[in-house]
Amino acid sequence: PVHPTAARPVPIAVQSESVSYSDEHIVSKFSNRGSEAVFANGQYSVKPTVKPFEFQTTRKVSKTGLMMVGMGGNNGTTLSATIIANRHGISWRTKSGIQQPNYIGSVLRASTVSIGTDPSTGKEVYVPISSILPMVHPNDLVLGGWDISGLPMDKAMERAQVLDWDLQRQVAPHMAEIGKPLPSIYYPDFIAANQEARADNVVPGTDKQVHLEHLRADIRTFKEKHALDRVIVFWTANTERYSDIIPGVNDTADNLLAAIKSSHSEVSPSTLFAVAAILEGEPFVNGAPQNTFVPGVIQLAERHHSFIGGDDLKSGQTKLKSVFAEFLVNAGIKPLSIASYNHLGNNDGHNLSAEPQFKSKEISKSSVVDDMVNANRLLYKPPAEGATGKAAKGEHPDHIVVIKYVPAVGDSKRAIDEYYSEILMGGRSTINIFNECEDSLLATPLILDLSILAELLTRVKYRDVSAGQTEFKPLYPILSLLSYMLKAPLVKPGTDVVNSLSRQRNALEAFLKACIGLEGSGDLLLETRIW
Ligand code: NAI
Ligand code: DG6
Repeated sequence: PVHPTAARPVPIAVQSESVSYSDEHIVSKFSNRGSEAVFANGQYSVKPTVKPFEFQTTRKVSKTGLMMVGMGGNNGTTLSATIIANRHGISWRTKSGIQQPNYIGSVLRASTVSIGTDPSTGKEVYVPISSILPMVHPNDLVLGGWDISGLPMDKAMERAQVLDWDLQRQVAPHMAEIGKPLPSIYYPDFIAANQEARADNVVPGTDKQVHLEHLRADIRTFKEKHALDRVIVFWTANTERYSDIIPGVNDTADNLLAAIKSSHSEVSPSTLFAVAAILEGEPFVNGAPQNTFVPGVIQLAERHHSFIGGDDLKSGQTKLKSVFAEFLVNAGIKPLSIASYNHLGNNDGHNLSAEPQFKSKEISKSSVVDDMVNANRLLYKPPAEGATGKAAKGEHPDHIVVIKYVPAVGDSKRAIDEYYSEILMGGRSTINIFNECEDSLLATPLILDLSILAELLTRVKYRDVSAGQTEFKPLYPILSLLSYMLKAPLVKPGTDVVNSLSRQRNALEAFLKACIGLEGSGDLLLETRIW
């Protein structure tokens, strides 16, 4: 078999009445099965439900550009060099031997799903997830973007100190061809003061309306120059402080647009980028934790049917937490406290050493166990009726997050987690986890997955058959299907956030399969349990 990360995916043809193929589209019928559970008269009354839907996926993959905000940083340069190395088949010498380029860590390029059993062997057949529907190959992404630091990409890669020198040496000429990032928007108040020395490549002036038009023109020019169908705008720039949510300023789409016109001080650079992308009809993904998506941005995205996703890449410690905390709670074990420490020495760590920027990261890293705790009121007492403030959450494990800047360790982040839990008959269990690796090598594949999925989801439309809809329409603008890669997933207002990694993956897999008329992961395996 060909290694899935190297192969162009093998197409899948589903033979079923519930799916039809034309040159342009794949159209599938899908029964959304659930149940309604109502508590009345001392019991739950549960009624199974089935709602028919249809999905229509455009088969032609868009020629896609990825415009990274902060492209000269560790993530941006590592991603660019990784794509270049894969595209040109550049291998390099390490102290352990020759290393081939790959996309390990990308769910789409390096993980598989079962599409059924082979009747001749009874064994499950696994394919790369990227085989399910036509998707952009990362090698084909056209790269561009902005940075407040004007260092050309080859030099910026060197500054990042992430990749082996023999690789850097070989990709440097290609990186130099990408050149210098576009000048960006710099409002010093939003990132740490220690970043000021980097800011030598900024769009002049303080007029935010002019800045917005500038960014929109950058997106349009990039799209035209490379004859692209789609541009994903991706925030992988420094973590900003939270913006204050101020009624009349950023609480509605109109107020936000007016606040940009009047250059209001609470409009952050990331919000400005999001607004630019939305107005250009291009997806915007926030890979950092700040509240870029103030209510006005969400309303604007709804108004323009433009896609957004965020927040904050779930790359290491938090990803493990979204597995481990769920494992404990679902095993009927009660975490009493989770203490998470990390230290790192890259520029991200430097920026996060300032309190307001740390706060943004603390919030996104802390919310990840909420849904698991809420789902088990056997272990955790529910909130008292009418409880407000902290008490409104009900009983919860103590959860602390500490981040320290230790320059010596560079991009190689160390994360230490202690899970202290109650077990049977008042016993206690302490589990410690130590995790060390290059942060940007975990983040890069997530940026690729998010961008590729965002492009795909612009091509999927749906029709609610029971509601009598005859036209296919685009998905809701907040792409919560991206949650797997995100620490604090943004979801449709009024709906629940799912943090559990396995549930997030199941949702993604089920959705992709629904688009080709297949059922989601069938772990029931009934045939293995009956005579
Ligand atoms: P970095 O500090 O190396 O790169 C950020 C880049 O953004 C810098 O080159 C900086 O000059 C630039 N920048 C700052 N403000 C800008 C603006 N307004 N416009 C354009 N460029 C601007 O950081 P790194 O390691 O690449 O991380 C990027 C972001 O991703 C950070 O916010 C980080 O918290 C977040 N993140 C990183 C993860 C990782 O594992 N590396 C995981 C989760 C999130
Ligand atoms: C230190 O916490 C720096 C951060 O940018 C993280 O490395 C990054 O957010 C990844 O977080 P996690 O919790 O998924 O490892």
